[in-house]
Amino acid sequence: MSKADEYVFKILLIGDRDVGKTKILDRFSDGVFDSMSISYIRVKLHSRSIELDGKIVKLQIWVSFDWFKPGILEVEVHPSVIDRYYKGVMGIMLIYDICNAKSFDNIKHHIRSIERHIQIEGAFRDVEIMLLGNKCDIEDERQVHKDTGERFAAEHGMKFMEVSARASINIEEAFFTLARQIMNRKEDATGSDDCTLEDGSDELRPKNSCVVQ
Ligand SMILES: Nc1nc2c(ncn2[C@@H]2O[C@H](COP(=O)(O)OP(=O)(O)OP(=O)(O)O)[C@@H](O)[C@H]2O)c(=O)[nH]1
Ligand SMILES: [Mg+2]
Repeated sequence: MSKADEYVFKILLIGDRDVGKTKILDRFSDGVFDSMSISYIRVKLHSRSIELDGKIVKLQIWVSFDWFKPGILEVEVHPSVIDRYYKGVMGIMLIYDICNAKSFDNIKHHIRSIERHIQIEGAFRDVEIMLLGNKCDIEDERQVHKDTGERFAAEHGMKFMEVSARASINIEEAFFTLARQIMNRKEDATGSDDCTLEDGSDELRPKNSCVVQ
């Protein structure tokens, strides 16, 4: 399969500090869970290609530091970094920790931040968003019921899953579900395999070459 036959879907992982964004990314991209946590890196990016209905889809996954927290990091991050982070986004994993109720409460703030940062008119509706409750391997410390997450997701028209990066539960399923949603939306929108370029221009690339960077 040539490069032109490959789709690229840009996906962001967003959530409070310590919810497990980096571990989810590591688990999905490398199949590893390393209990050492390094959170000083501002933006981490990994790609993994998957096959969806016989098509090769490269998931380009970006994870950031929690720069949205008022008064903490927002001021330190240059706006161009945030713009670059959001540019061409097609899917977002909103992540909370099932053992940390605050991280679930903050999901609504993250949604507002996303709405604010996705500038293109109407683009928010064009981004597929999925809600993930991570760390479901530690049931004893659970603070957020599964039903609560499910209900919130349904109210916001999002898919929902509980996952564990540590125990490798539902990580593959979550990314495949989001990728499928993006693919369905893209095909519904164009009625073909064309897609809009990352720079927002109306020009369409040839069939199957949905390149976002
Ligand atoms: N039990 C359990 N612990 C997890 C899981 N995922 C992550 N952790 C732990 O949670 C802590 C935070 O994980 P990270 O992946 O660094 O969290 P993050 O969201 O990237 O945090 P920041 O980069 O600071 O925003 C680490 O101590 C991980 O080992 C999980 O599925 N289960
Ligand atoms: Mg991290």
